Amino acid sequence: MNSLKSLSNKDAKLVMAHMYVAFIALFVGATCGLLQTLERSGKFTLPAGIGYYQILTVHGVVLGLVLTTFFILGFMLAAQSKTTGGFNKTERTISWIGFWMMLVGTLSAATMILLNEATVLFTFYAPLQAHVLFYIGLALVIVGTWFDGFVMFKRHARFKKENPGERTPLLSFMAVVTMLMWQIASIGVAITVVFQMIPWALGWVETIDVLLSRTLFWYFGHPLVYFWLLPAYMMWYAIMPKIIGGKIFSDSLARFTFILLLFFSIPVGFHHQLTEPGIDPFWKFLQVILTMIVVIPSMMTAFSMFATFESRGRELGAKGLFGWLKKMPWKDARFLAPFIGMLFFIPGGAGGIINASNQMNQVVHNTIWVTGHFHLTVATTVMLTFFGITYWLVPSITGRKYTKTMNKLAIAQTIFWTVGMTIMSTAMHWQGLLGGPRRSAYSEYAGNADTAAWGSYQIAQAVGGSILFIGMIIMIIIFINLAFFAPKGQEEFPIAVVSNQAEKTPKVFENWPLWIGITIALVLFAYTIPLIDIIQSAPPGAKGYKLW
Ligand code: HAS
Repeated sequence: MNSLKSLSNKDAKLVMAHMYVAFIALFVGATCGLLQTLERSGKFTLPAGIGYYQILTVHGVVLGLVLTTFFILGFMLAAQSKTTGGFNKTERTISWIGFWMMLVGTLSAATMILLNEATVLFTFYAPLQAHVLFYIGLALVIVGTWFDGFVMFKRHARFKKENPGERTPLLSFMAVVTMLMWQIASIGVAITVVFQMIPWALGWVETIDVLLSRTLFWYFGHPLVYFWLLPAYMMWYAIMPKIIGGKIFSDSLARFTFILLLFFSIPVGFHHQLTEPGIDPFWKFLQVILTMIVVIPSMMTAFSMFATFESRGRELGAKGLFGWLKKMPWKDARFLAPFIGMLFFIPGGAGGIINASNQMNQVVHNTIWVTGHFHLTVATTVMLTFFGITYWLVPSITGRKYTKTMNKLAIAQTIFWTVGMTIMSTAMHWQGLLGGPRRSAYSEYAGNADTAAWGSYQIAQAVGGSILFIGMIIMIIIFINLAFFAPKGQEEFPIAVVSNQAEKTPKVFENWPLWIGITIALVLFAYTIPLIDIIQSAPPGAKGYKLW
């Protein structure tokens, strides 16, 4: 152990390897994002025959799948190493194998996209057909993540064995729930990629069952968004209180929230397929109800955050309903960035509830409203929280200092991100309500009058996208500084303790067979009959198309 670092050298190296990939992905993906908004404004054409849909695929895959996955795994490994006492040699080796599989898979998929052999967007919907190496790359990434998940389960179990009767660390518990949800959900996408897409791309079978593959994708696709959100919740529940000088409001409430998210994140994929034919409306209705239930743990999180802020504010002498706002450390970017992320989750979450409401979904589905929704949720709530994590995590494990200059830069980065995203995402929501499509390059639809109203919104998106690009460059500068150039020193890995007013955490939270059993029962309940139906009543399969 290096005395300046908060993790052992070997664990720190493992975590940083994940972080390097994540921040390279941020640079590549966000640069494509800028190009997209410029092209969609109608005032700029991509040079050298580069296709809009090609860079849209790079943007979605690299940010939505690569940046998030590497950052999340790196962060959760760090949190677990810190709170459980570090990994042993076997655990580290398994994690490194997973890391290399994910990296090789990423490079394989990225190469195919750059060669214009896989312009199928991040949802890679059939019947658009990519090169087989794209699908093999994705399969490697998924299997690689399972290795890391296994390491987290193993380390958690080892902690329990080494510390009988002791409450397991909250962050380790949360990492286990997140990975359990991920392993159960990613089986769906693994099945469609390995058993449907790879044989089809190799020409072993001529056609693919499109509805089945989309259903398997969305069985995974919705929990995917919670795979992004849960690590942000880990920060909000267990780290944010320490940053503001307070305590965790309730350990039990935090664990219960995560268990509810495990139950209800998966059996809800049909809310992405509400307009899709071939699925019995009863099962769509049922999954919409389950979607409304998955909102509850997020409302519990909002309650818990208010309680945390207010308790700390009152300790510092705050009065009135919102007096606590004045007592928060606004000049500390480790607080400011995630806090703004929370604030954006209020409209982001409300937008999600609109999307999930069957009738309103008919209005917004496949419009750029949905793009606005996920730029509020994943690109703001989650990303600003991840940036906030970076400010302390990277220096604390590289043995460097988070200097005042970097903090000032981080505040500027938060402001750029907030302003850019407000402009871009508001314009996306409005244009969506006017019928502006998503997943579409600039088009005037042969001069159709409806499109005239879209112009100013598309320009606004380009303005927002340009401001965000500056924010991304600032973030990369901060990351490079914290990883390589900041002065040597010791930086805190902030982990909060539980308030002494909180109730004792019941032992039942560690009853994993019970939680896994309920999760699987809910999945079987929501999916068995519709899946049988989809397979039995399958229309003729589709051959592959390359429309780019
Ligand atoms: Fe979503 C589409 C429904 C949450 C991401 N979503 C997407 C897509 C993405 C995405 C990427 O039902 C597009 C996929 C594609 O390419 O097609 N979404 C929901 C619902 C929620 C939700 C019900 N989504 C998220 C999160 C995401 C995300 C989180 C990423 C991280 N979404 C949908 C639906 C679609 C969809 C449909 C399909 C649309 C279509 O037709 O294609 C819920 O989980 C939201 C619950 C959240 C809340 C907010 C709680 C607020 C909190 C903050 C508290 C603030 C504090 C600060 C404490 C109810 C916790 C206060 C301070 C003060 C000063 C006030």
